[in-house]
Amino acid sequence: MATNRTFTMVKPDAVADGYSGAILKMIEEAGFRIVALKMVKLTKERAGKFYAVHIERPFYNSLCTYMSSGQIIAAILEKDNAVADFRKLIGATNPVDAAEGTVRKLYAKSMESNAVHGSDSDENAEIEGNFFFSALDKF
Ligand code: 3AN
Repeated sequence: MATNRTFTMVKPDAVADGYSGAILKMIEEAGFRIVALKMVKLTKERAGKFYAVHIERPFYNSLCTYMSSGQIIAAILEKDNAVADFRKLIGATNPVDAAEGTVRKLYAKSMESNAVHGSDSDENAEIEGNFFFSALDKF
């Protein structure tokens, strides 16, 4: 089951700019089923825990400030080959490098404000989904 799931967030810039519906539509039209979904506003501390893997990076503090600056939409998605297919759908981290037609090419503003998150492995998809959702939320 876990190998067919990934985790995403529509980030604060995209939610604030009114792109949530368009992004979720792209996700569904690409064949992902939304298994769990919620809108939340992270505290800076919670954002820091989510991105703890980046704690040593120079952009960590700024990233945590940004990710707690407004509401986000967190979701668990299901599809065959979910992690890889979703990363293809969202495009490169830096929107300048993102392929035409990808979510980040269409909606990201910068390397930091890059519209969406997508898990980078099955293991992290499971960890990140559990960060936001309890077992009872997932069905
Ligand atoms: P991705 O989200 O494409 O997997 P990661 O995991 O390397 O990228 O980075 C996590 C988040 O940190 C990115 N989504 C982006 O918001 C931010 N980020 C990554 N690299 C930079 C950078 N060089 N400068 C500013 N923010 C960055």
